[in-house]
Amino acid sequence: MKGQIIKIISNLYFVNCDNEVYKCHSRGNFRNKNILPVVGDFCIIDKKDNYILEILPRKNFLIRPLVANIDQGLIVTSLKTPDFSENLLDKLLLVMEINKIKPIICITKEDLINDEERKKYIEIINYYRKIGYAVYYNTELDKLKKIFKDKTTVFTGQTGAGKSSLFNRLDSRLNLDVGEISFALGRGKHTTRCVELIEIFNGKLVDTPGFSSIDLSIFSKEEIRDNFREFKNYICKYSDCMHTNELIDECNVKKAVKSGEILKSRYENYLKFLNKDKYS
Ligand SMILES: Nc1nc2c(ncn2[C@@H]2O[C@H](COP(=O)(O)OP(=O)(O)O)[C@@H](O)[C@H]2O)c(=O)[nH]1
Ligand SMILES: [Mg+2]
Ligand SMILES: [Zn+2]
Repeated sequence: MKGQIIKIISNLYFVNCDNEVYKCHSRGNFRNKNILPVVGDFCIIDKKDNYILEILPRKNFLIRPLVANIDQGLIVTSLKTPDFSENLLDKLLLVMEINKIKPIICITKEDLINDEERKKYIEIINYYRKIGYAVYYNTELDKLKKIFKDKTTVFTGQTGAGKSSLFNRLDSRLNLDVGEISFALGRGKHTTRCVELIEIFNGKLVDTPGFSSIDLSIFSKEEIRDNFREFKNYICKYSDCMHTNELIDECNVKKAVKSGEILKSRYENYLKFLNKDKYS
């Protein structure tokens, strides 16, 4: 019988099969094969003996939190306090694309900006929509409730962006600990929590924020290029064009940046990320 691991407590695996939870043990042969089951893994269980028989191939895998088979990532991003950051947004979009996680953007604190700022942000938001990303405002609760169905979702966003407030308003029964991953300094103490998949509007939510630190240096330049999705709409003279030092006449991406068809900040962030810009 097929199921998904939703929680692990020491060597006990909580496997959800058709909305029933089985507490299973795993057979030793996983360890021999170097497979360590993690939350999010789809598996075949023997529900008579409560054993995991097999871990099915993973679609993707995150280290922090340690979780597999994420379908989508909700990026909670505020326009004010903290200020909107195109850099962080583009970085999160890139990392999710590389990991085959569908990004969904949720804008918060639209009520805190003035008309001039609103004009600017509407243009930026429309650009992200144009290139194919779903963008919602945190006021659109009914629309947001629909995104979770049949999916495993991870969420992310800066401290203060409005993640806790959003989940509380989506479902006040969601007793979600959306505190940031924190490391208490001194005496080597640090807080580690067990990750868990929780029910949310007929889907699953990873209960811990993902992507707390992003290191782009593990990705190749080609991977970074190929995961700026709008670049794929342009064919350059050379098929291996990096859209960097090539002549503008030979690079349709650079032309599109110049004409304003590609958002300038997207291209600038692309150049930064290529240079293994880890922290900005
Ligand atoms: N004005 C305004 N404040 C918000 C909004 N969303 C969240 N906040 C406030 O922003 C602060 C941080 O929100 P919180 O949900 O704790 O952020 P988190 O750190 O991402 O979990 C709180 O004081 C919230 O009340 C919003 O859409 N508009
Ligand atoms: Mg919070
Ligand atoms: Zn090019």
